[in-house]
Amino acid sequence: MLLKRFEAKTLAEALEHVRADCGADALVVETRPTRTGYLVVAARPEAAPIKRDQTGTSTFLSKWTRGFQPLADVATDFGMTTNVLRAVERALLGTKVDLSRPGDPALPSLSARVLSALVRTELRVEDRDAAKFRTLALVGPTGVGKTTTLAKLAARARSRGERVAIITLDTYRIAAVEQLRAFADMLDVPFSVAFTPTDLRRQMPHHSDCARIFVDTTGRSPRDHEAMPLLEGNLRAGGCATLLCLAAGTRARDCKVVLDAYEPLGLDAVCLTKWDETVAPGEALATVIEHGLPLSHLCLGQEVPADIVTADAEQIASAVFNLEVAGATA
Ligand SMILES: Nc1nc2c(ncn2[C@@H]2O[C@H](COP(=O)(O)OP(=O)(O)O)[C@@H](O)[C@H]2O)c(=O)[nH]1
Ligand SMILES: [Mg+2]
Repeated sequence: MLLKRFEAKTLAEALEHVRADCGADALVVETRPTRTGYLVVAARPEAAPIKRDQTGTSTFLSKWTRGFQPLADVATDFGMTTNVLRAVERALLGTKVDLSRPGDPALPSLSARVLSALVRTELRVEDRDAAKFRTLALVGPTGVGKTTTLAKLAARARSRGERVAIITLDTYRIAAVEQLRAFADMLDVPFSVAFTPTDLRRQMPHHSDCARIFVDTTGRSPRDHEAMPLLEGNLRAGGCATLLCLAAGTRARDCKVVLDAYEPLGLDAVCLTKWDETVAPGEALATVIEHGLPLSHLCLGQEVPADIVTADAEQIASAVFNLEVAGATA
């Protein structure tokens, strides 16, 4: 079989190169994240041995191999996209697992392992020694849970004994300022409002003794093209790392619009919020995977600070295939 390697920044891009070079029916035999993006190993369909069943029909004509079909059904019900599932199935073709019929006992856990390798995580967001995340801005569309997530992260930092400060750039609604001020008072941490990038820059030295500075931002529609450069200017002035909050129930097409709009800010991690409010978080999850962005947290409810967990690729992948995992929190 003539194998070709395709490397790109995101899985979606790599699969696009595969399709352009080997056609829509390309056989993807391996998919894995690399230091700079994703590597996909693929073959042209004519180079692959075409298996035929008793009726003489190519097994590649059906959407999934018979072995993978039950798992694909479960994952599709979870919202996982065909693109990502296809990559998982093709990667399994390179293993000893039997995909020709359902029932191979190794298949569910191996599928989860392959998928977990595609889920990038960023666990330094709460690492005290990660200077990059000392000043963290939460960005995202309106009402996705930015302020609530900020409060959860600030409370967790406080409970680890870190000195914390909160600054808000969200002066769009007075209620938003008051909401965050109430959280800051509850946590007994300094709180201030910045109206301009200069304001924000000026306030930073006041918090030089803080291990963490959380910056709240105004929610903007991803279609509000004028707002993005303003936000970018603010984040740059504050030297902020950027955490995108995205509601887990958002449909794949809408997620793509959000990620495309916010990616120019240089997203450092994504937090999938409102995981508890959807039965199909897979569409949002798959879009994040396809964009090659790392996940930092999942938010599982409104309660501060309880309803947040750090992203665990294995647990997430097991949830997609509805497998039990010991000690699962996601
Ligand atoms: N069910 C659920 N509700 C959430 C979650 N995160 C935030 N919320 C709620 O969503 C609403 C909007 O949250 P807020 O933090 O103000 O969103 P923002 O506009 O992005 O800052 C509030 O009622 C929150 O309590 C979550 O993970 N699950
Ligand atoms: Mg808010």
